[in-house]
Amino acid sequence: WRSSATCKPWQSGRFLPGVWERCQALSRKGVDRTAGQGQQVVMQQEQVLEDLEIPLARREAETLFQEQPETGNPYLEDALLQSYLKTHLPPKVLEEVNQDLERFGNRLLTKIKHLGWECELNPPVFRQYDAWGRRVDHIVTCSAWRRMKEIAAEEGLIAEAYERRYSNWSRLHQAVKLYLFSSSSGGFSCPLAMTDGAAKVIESLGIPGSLKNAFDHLTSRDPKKFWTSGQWMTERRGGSDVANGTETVARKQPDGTYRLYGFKWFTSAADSDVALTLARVADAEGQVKQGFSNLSLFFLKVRDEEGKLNSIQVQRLKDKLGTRQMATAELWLDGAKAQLISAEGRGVASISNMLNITRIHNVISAVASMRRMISLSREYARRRVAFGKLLKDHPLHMQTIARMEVQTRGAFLLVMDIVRLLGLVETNMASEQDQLLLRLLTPVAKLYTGKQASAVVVEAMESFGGQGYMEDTGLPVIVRDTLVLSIWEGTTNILSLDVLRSLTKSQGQVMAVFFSTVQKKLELASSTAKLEPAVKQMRDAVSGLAQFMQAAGSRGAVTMELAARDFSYTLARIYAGTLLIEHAARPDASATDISAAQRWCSQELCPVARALENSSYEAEEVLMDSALVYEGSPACGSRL
Ligand code: UCC
Repeated sequence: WRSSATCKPWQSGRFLPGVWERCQALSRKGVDRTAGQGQQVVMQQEQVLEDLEIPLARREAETLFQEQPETGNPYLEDALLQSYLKTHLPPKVLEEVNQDLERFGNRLLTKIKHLGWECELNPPVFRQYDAWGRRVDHIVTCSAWRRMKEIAAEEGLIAEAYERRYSNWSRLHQAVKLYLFSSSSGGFSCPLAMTDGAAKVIESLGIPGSLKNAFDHLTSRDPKKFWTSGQWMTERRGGSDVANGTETVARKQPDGTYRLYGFKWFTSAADSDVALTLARVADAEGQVKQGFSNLSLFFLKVRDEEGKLNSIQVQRLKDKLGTRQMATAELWLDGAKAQLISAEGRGVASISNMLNITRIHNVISAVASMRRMISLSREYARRRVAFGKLLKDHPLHMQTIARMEVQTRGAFLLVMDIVRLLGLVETNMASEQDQLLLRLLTPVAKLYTGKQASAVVVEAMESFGGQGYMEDTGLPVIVRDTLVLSIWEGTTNILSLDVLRSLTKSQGQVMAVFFSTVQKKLELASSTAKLEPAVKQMRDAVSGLAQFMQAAGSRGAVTMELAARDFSYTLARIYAGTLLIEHAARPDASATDISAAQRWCSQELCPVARALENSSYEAEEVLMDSALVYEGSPACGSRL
């Protein structure tokens, strides 16, 4: 608060008579003021001093302004990213990728970041009618948002993954670009996630002739040709329970296409060119079976050649906490023309190809948010003086940022490993084990990094003190946009159940691969003396997990459901920790690599073992959970 410093009744050790009293009087008038009032008071106080001809050093007042943290090229400032690429990419690929990323990092810094901020300042607007009362349902986006679409094409942010010029490493190259892009993208990462997912679904169908044109558009590098896709899964009764809650009906037309009728409750990036969506096919009598998982997957264009909506009405835009740069809408499908692209009744299984990709994008964005906040926080700590020294010289402050850094490093290696596996699968170089591991790790990483990111960005915001809470610093935007990451694309619990689904579907094989992969990596690292304590902690955790698996196997389904979250957290902590150990066991590993691995392994690695020991997963706990939650609620008949 400036006034306390400006209003110094003593100057150069001399007490100035009369000034103290006048300053006090001004302060009493408004200590808790708005910024405008505060400024007025400060000006009045300065006037007092000038009146008294006191040579207040302007410089002294100015040092009270906070210096804005400036970050540079995000690629060049990301030491872990660079060392990861150096370790894993073949030399020729590394050389080209490195050049591309350095160039892209500069473009992000000098151009794209500013466009991202413009997107935040100019969110989409819904115009339902034109000036003459004609219904137009126009979602008006800003020029920066449209420019983002062009940039995404120019940079090959989708194309890179499908052209495969670096074979199995193309997916990793794309993921790294998306990671760097995410925090500057002004929310454009979202349509890109769904576009990637749609391309993936089409590719997994073998790019049938009827979808070839769409695939070419979705994976184009030509800004004039590039399309984005939506993913319309959520309905009013739907939410997570897609299978039971989808009401949209598909009626077959004589030409073999379908017309869709229904209400899509939450359609992100509603300005996209095309969408994948689910509906129930009506039989010859026009009847549909509700409440069963007999959904089918459809592809549709949002507008026709003339730009008219495809029998779709926009009900309204959603008023969201964050991701406000991006238009999320409620849509009525009133006979939208669509193409059936899955086998009838296999809609959920087919769209899960898309979901797994958008979930990986979610992980990328989570890690990117953490990285961005830490970059800003560490820069700020180099500039901000408090209690007589820079924040970076306060050990407790540094400890706080270092803890966030360790979390971010684990999450980063986790996402890199997932896209490495995805690259292998997409180029037919993956073993069956790789495929199983990818299936297991995708929901694990999505749920874990969503939670980590929320915690880290809030903690990082705090590291700016009150400034972190100020809108125009841009920090609250990052926080808001990060909070959605644990919600969309499946909440933490839904994803935990998906982890269990992967166990059931593979008859436990995913866990066999998980254990053998972790053990192999630990074995290789065990000769590094400095990593001994970390390896030991990890081995203990692995054996705790194995014991849990054995115990849970002999109990009812309720045990596994109650344990699902802790179990998923355990998998995430063990796997990310193992990757940190592996990274720290490289011959050219740094002291910080070793420390990150040690610190990660000092946290509770196997929460599921302790909870089992505490009988937290017994059936009677279900009743106690309800009793705890509803005590005092009208639901259990007691008065408040
Ligand atoms: O759309 C949204 C917002 C868009 C914004 C996107 C931006 C992303 C940005 C990221 C970065 C900025 S949010 C909507 C998100 N909605 C969801 O995520 C839905 C959440 N609910 C689920 O995931 C549920 O668990 C369901 C829908 C999958 C449950 O459906 P079912 O029908 O009850 O599931 P079943 O019967 O267990 O599975 C049906 C089939 C099975 O295969 P088969 O029939 O062969 O046994 C499953 O194994 O689907 C298969 N399956 C999967 N396969 C289900 N999930 C998966 C999976 N993840 N991977 C592979």
